[in-house]
Amino acid sequence: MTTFATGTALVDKVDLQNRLFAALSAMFGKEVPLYDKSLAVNHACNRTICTLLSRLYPGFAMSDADLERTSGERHGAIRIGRPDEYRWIGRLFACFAMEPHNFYDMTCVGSKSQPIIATAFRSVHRPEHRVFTSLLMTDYFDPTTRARIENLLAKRTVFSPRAKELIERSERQGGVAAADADDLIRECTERIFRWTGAARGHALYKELSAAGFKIAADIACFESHHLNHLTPNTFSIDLFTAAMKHCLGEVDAKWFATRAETVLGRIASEAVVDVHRDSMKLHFKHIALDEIASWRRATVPIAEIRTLADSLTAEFAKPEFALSMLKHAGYKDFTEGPSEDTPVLLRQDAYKALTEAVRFVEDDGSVVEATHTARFGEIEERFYACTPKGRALYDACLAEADAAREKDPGLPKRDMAAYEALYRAPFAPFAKTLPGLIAEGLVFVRYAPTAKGLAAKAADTAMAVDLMQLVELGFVEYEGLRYEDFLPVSAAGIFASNLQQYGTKSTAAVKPTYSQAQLEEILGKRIVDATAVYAAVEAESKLDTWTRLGLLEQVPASDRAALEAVVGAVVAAGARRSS
Ligand code: OOG
Ligand code: NI
Repeated sequence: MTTFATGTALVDKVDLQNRLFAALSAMFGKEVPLYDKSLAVNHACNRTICTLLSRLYPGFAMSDADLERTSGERHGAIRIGRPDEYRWIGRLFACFAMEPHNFYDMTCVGSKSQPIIATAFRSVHRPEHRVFTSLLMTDYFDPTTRARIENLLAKRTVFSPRAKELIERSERQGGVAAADADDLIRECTERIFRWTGAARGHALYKELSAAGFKIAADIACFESHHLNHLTPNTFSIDLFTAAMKHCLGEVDAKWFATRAETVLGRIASEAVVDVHRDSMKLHFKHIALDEIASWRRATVPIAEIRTLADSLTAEFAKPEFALSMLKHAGYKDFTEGPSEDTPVLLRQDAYKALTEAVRFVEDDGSVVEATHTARFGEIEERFYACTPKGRALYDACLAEADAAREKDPGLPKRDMAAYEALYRAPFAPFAKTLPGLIAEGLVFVRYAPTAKGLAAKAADTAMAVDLMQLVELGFVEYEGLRYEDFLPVSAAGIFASNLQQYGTKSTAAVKPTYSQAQLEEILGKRIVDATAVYAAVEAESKLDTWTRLGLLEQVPASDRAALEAVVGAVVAAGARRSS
């Protein structure tokens, strides 16, 4: 806690953010029982991965509290109707140290286009949570439809006077007072992000849905910015996905046990050992890098892998994992993102959107009982943030892999091994290990001198500036930066699949074009360029490492100037370190 001049104790914004997401998860768990159950499935899978890692790397251990916290990192998605609401949302998230990152224009993603522009709110550095926040662009529609949507939206009040008062006070004080924290979180869980099932404008709802604008119906006809999904973090999306398909009754225990053995076997295989040492740094932020580096690796025999797979299978035979008893619409057939062996960006999957009861109450008091299908259950595994070069390679590989899958969409269900091989092939040009990805300039990295390096400097040991050489000598340690953002193509696919509807063309006389500046104007603040921040973190870590090892003078002046410019660009844009 910090203390405000008048003596008011202010809550740390990141602590408040963690409290908010825990509260949102509890809220969503009550609203959607299948989500709550999926958290238990994720916990069991993550625990199994940790058991395997502790066998592979004696010394690695994960307490229940750390497991809970690490599995509890989440992203959410909300969809906003009015610019003034959007501005309030931006001000609300700022109370939790979450700033807008990147501009997503979903109106121009080809056949999957939606009448949406968006940004993602998150902390600038080492964020744990993020929220994809869409704004419905009503000028995408013909004037009559536009007016009807706007009229309906004009009638709602999402932010109560109390919520506004709390936000304004936080802005004045530079943070939320301890006494106000519970109230602000309550405004979020009991009003702003809550699902009520109460709707309005049934005629418009039906017309928008029939015309392919389910997204507009999902926004305009409801009374809050209800969470569309809340996505937890898995240590192995392949294990989790297989487990969910099994618990939902799509595959039997034998299929699951075999698949679990394959997935766990990949982690344990000699060939990928360094991949997992490096990926522990991605997942487990609470463990120091030198500690991870110090563990020796043991061999885990196949019989032990089989035992792990079997005991997880036995766990899922317990009645509390009989998810098939809950109402559901099945699981997606394939995972979005890179192939299973390419550790970049994100891999995401989901159970499909549930059909939920809604009640339309019209202005004349008449009531229509109906259903709405929009909220679904996503999961994600996070990997390294790509440089622009890495991103371009990813986009090219993805296009090829998608095309290969589309030739035989039934393959993932029919023959998982054949499908994985098919999807892996287009990603062959991508390096599969962190050192390989770094050598080719495909991902962002953070470097730091080690105690051994600093001791060598103190002893005047001669060193060259080559960072990977310094790593080899044990003088420098490094970690790949985790990707903390969204992927427009995956997001478009997510909109399309959970709405069971592909994008729709604008019905305005001329299709409008949208810009980041326009969304910044609505928000009243600048949107952070996430790539520039990743680049600045890497550049700053290089300069800092060389400085602390006394090597900066040896770095060519032009290289130094280039790195300083990368750091300077972010500082100039105002995205300073928040921690
Ligand atoms: C947002 C879709 C984006 C993701 O993971 O890419 C998203 C939405 O459905 O509102 O959450
Ligand atoms: Ni999502």
